[in-house]
Amino acid sequence: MKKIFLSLCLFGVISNVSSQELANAPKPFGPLPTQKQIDWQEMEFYAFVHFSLNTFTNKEWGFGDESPELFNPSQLDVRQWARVVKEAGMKGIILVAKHHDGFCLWPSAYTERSVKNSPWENGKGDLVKELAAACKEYDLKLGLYLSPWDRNHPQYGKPEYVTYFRNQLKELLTNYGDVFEMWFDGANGGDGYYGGANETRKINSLTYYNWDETYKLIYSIAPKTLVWGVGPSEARWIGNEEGRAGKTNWSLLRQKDELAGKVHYSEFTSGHEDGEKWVPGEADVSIRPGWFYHSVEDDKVRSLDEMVDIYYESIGRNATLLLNLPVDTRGLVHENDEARLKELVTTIKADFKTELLKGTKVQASNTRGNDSNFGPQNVIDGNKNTYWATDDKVKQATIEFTFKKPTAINRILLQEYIKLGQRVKAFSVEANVNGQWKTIANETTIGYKRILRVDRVLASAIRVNILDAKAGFVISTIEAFNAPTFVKEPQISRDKNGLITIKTEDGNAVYYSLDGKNPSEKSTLYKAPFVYNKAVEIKAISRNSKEKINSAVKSAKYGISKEKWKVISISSGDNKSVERIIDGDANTDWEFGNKDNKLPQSIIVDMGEVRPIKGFTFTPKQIGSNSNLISNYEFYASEDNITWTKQSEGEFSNIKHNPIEQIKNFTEVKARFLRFVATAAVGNGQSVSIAEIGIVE
Ligand code: FUL
Repeated sequence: MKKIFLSLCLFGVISNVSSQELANAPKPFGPLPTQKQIDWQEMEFYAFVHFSLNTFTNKEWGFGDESPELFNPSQLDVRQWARVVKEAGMKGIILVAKHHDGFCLWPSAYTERSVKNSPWENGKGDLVKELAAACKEYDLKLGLYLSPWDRNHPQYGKPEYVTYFRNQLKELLTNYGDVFEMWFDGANGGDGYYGGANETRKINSLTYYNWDETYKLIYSIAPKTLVWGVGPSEARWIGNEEGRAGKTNWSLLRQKDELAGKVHYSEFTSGHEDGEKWVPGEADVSIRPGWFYHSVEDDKVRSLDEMVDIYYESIGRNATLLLNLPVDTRGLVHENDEARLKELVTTIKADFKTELLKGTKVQASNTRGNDSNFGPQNVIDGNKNTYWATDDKVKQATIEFTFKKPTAINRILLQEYIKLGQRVKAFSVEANVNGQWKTIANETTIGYKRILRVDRVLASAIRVNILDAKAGFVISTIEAFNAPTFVKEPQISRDKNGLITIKTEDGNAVYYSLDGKNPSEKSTLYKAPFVYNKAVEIKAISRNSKEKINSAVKSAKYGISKEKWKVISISSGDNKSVERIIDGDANTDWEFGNKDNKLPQSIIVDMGEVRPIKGFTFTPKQIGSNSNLISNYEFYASEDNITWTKQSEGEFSNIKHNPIEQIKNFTEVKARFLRFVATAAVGNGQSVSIAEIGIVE
C-alpha cells in the first residue's frame, strides 16, 4: 500500500495524503493543537520591533508623561525592516503598537497620545498601516503588541480603561488586515503619570480585563489571530527574556491553574507534562540587551555565539523564536544588528546544509500493526504528513539508520507529528563508531521540533531509542547533519586590581591585542592571567589550531581599574563581603536591607581620587526570578564626602525580567565619592542586592 501511495505521489495524483487519513491511523492523544496553532508553530522564526517614544527618550519604559512631539524619526523606512526580516528567513513581524507609556503608533480615534500629534509625516502618518503594507509586499505576516498596562491613561485601573483598551483592540484588528498574533505583555500596574495623578495604581491582571470577554471580542472580529500572553492564551511566554526554552519543553499547560494565579512563570520554561490545554512556548529575546534602541548598546549587540545558542535553545527546543530588532532614532534597523543577523543566518544555513539520513537503510523495532504505511521510512521521506507510528501500547522502540559508509554527524533533528498530540517523554541517541554502540545523547521531550548538538562522531549507523512516552508514539521526521566546527569566542574578565583572565574551550588557543586592532593567530598568545589596570579595549580570539578555525573577535572595554576603590559606608548588610560590588565580576553580589531595615538603603564608594565622571552603571544580581531587585534609585557625587549633589534619579525599568547592566548618563562632573541609594524594589525577597557598581568616564 505504501508503495502504491508513493508512486501515486510521484505522478502527482496524491500530493498530500497524510498518514493520519489512512485506516488504522493512531487516535489523537491528550490535548491537541488547533490548525491555527500548528500554522503558527511552523512559522518558527519571526521578528519583534520595539520602536516608540522610548527610542527618542532613551528609556526602556516611559512613565507616560513624555510628549508625542518627541517621536521624530529622520529616515523611517518600514520596507527596510521588512527586507532585513525577510532576508533572515523570518516569517513575520510583531510591532509594538502601544507600549506601557500609552503612545500609539497609529492614529487611534480614542486618544490624542499618538503619531497624529508627532512631527513625523506632519501628524498624518500611520505606522501600523505602513508596516502592514510592507509586510504584504515582502510576504510577511503582521502581528501586534498592545500593552494592557497604560501609564498615561487617566482611567487606568477603572472599568473605563478596559473599554478604551478594547476599543483600541477593535481598531487594530479591523483596520490593518490579518493579524497573525496579538501580544499582551504581563507587566501590569505600578507607578505612572495617569493623566497627571502621578501615583501608583495596582490592578489584578487575572480579573481586571475580564479576559474571557476580551478574548471573545478578539475572536469575533479576528478568528485567525492567535493570542499570546496574559489571559486564556493560545501560546505562552517561555519564562525569561533570554530566548531560551527548557530542554524539556511540553506544549501543554495547566492553564486553569495559571488563570487562578497558581503557576509561577518560571514553570513556563518547560510547560506542564499534565497540562490540560495545548499552549506552546514562544521564546522572546532582543538582539541587544534592551528592547528599545539605545546608542550606548551599538557595540553590545549579542555575539554570534549567543545568537547561535539562542537559535538552538528556542527553535531547537520546541519553541518559536521571536527576535527583537530595536529600530533606531533614524527609524531603521541598525547596521550592526543587520550584520549580526546575517552572520546568524549564514551559520544556521551551513549547519543544516546537507541532510545525511536520506538514503540510509532504516528499520524499527516496532511498527503499528506491522503496516508499512506507518513504517520507519516515513521519517526520512521529506513529507511532514507521513510518520512512523508504533502500536498503541508500545512506549519504547528503536529506529536504526545504517549509512552506506561511515559518516560524520553532529546534529540530530527530530519531530513528532503534533496533530496527534505530544507524547514522547524520554529518548536517547546512539552511534555505532568502529563497531561499538555509544550513547551520544540522553534527552526528554521532542514536540514539534527538537534539535540536538552533539560532539562529532564518525558513525556507521545511528539509533534513536524512544525510552518512554505517554502512548504509542508518532514521529514524522528524523534528520542528521554535520555542521561545520564552530569556535566559540573567548570570555574576558578583569578583577578589581586589573588582573585580566581570558578563558576558552578546552584545547583551543587564545590570541589577543591591547591596541584596539583585531587579533589574529599572529597576535600575542595568551598564556596566563596578567595585570593591566589602565583604560583599555582588549580584543581576543579563540583558535582551534587543529582545524585552523578562528572564533569571531571578542572585545571588552574597561576604564581605569577599581584598585583604589573602597566601600566606605553601608546603611545595612555585611561589611566584609560588600567589596563584591566593586570586584569587576557581575556574578558575585552583595545584599543589604532586610524586613526591619526597609528601603531606602544606601552605600558610599570612595574611588580614591577625584576624576571626571559622566554617568554610573548598576548591575543587578544575575539570577532574577525570586530575588528583590532594585527598581528605583538616586545617585549622588561628591569631591569631599561632605557636599553632595544629586546627579540622577529614576527607574531601572523591566529589571525583573531583563536584569541587565543599567547605564545612566549625566552631565560630566568631578567626583571622588559616589552615593547610591536604592529607593524601591520589585520581587519577593526581603533584601535587595547589587552585583556591580561602576562609572561612565
Ligand atoms: C516586557 C516589557 O515590559 C518590555 O518592555 C518588553 O516590551 C518585553 C518584550 O516585555 O515584559
